Amino acid sequence: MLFDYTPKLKYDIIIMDRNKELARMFDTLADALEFLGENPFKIRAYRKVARFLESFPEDIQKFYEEHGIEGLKSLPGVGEKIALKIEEYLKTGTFQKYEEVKSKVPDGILELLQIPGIGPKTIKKAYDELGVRNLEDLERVIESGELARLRGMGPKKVENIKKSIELYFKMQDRIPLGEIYPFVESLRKWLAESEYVEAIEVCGSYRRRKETVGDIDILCISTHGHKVIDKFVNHPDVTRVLAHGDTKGSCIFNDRIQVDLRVVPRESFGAALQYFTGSKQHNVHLRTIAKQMGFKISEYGVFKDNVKVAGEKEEEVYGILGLDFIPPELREDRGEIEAAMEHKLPRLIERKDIKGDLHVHSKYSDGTATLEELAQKAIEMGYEYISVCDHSRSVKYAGGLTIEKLREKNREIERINEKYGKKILLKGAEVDILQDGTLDYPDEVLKELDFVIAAIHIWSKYEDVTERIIKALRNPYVHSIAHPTGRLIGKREPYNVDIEKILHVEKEEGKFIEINANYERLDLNDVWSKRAKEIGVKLTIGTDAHQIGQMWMIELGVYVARRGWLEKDNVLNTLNSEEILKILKNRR
Ligand code: DGT
Ligand code: CA
Ligand code: CA
Repeated sequence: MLFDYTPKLKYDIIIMDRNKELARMFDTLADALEFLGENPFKIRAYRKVARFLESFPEDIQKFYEEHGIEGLKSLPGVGEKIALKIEEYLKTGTFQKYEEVKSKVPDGILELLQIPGIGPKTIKKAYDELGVRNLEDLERVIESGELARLRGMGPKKVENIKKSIELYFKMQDRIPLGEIYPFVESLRKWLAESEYVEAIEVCGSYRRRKETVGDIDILCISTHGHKVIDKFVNHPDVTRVLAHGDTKGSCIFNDRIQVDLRVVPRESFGAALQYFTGSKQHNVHLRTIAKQMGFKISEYGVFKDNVKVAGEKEEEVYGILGLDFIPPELREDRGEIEAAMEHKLPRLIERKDIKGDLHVHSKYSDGTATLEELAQKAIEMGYEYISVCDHSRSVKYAGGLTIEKLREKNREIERINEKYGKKILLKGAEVDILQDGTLDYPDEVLKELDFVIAAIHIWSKYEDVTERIIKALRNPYVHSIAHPTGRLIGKREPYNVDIEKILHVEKEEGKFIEINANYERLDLNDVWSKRAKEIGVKLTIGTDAHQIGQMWMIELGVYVARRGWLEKDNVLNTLNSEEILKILKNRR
């Protein structure tokens, strides 16, 4: 799923949701048909249109209004019949074929079909041979060993199914931060427009920039609580109101996420902000320390002998205990309280420290932007450079470049750089690490590039890719490793890889490692980023953007870095153009 983030556009999350909902319906339809054992061509066609809708950057409704049914038919993978289904959905909210097929499959099976990592064939087998009709049944036949005894199953396959179920439970109510971020920012601005709101802050896991959020907690100062809560519960995206009081409102937005809004008086805003930002473990630890010092902290303020000594400003809550202010991203009880006492907190990297994006795709491979557009975007974002890393030749499904094509692209980059009078575009490549650990381009080609980021895109389930990556790191022309664990948040577990070992080789070879800032990846994550810093390995942050509208996600990469205690110096692309080019050259 991809989307454009334009702060001026207020309700981009709905746009995204409509495309997404329709994609989900086509997927469900395909799953159900596969379960029913129907025509594989149709199934493939439905899946194809689902994939297309997920990445379609325009609102399908608007597109239809402008271009009609003929426009729909001109979209890739959309023929007459599918176009009619889309039209029906846009007019009625559903389509007959979907309802019809869905009604033939038990609800419990439909839920099973939605779990990433468990395929319709497995479910059908379990249904036919063991009478499995829902998740509970499936868990039962896993436990009893019956599933593993079915032909073609085996313990390894069942182990994977078990893992998929665990991941499904873990993720069920959590949303990736980057998916909800544009919506929350627009909601915050919309609330702040109220004349009754004096100050507003989103707290909870969102403020800590955790990679997934459960619900959204908003706090504001107002002397007219009910007016603010009235506005809140009447937001056009509210699909259910759970609470509607004078100081607290709670709503479900878009059937997807719960948002709680609390109104507090100015004098306790800081204490409430501290309390509702969490994390819970951080707060518990902080309260224990406060108690030892004779203070009592609550969401209303800090008290000594029942006298309020702080509460309006969040800094005071920490300050009165002799602690430095702890940035929200660090509040996970991972040593930040001790560091704040000893005045040894890191000076966290900031968004403005980033001088360029090191991982962006262009039209040359599977991206949508031309090189000229990327250069323009670099200027617009205040970047000194963008490293254009298209896929390498063996990744055919992603439009990997042949050597000739890569050289042609390099020549275009040179022309553009000449025009701009500086190296605004770096000659990059996201080069595949092949099965045997060699790279997808020969050294004499890699040598011509400014920045080489090596990546694993193809692996088998039980393979350990550690040695493959280590071998790539030993290649003198490789600078960094892209999305080092391969996980997709809530969708796919990491491949088998020993990151600790890789980080030590990185250190030895003087190489870098990526924080991939794509909202589904955030890979390395915060914990591994912190470990990289401890070992002494610098990181590169790149968005892996395939469209210009995704380049804002660099922010998400910076949040991972901040949660990983990183300072400016720990991240390579805080260096200016001249410095970074020198280092990239010298590391060979
Ligand atoms: P989430 O929503 O699951 O992503 O995570 P949070 O951290 O936003 O948690 P949430 O929404 O349950 O609560 C918001 C904040 O309120 C939390 O970060 C800290 C505070 N809080 C909630 N429950 C407790 C509690 O039992 N004790 C303490 N000390 N603080 C709590
Ligand atoms: Ca929350
Ligand atoms: Ca909450």
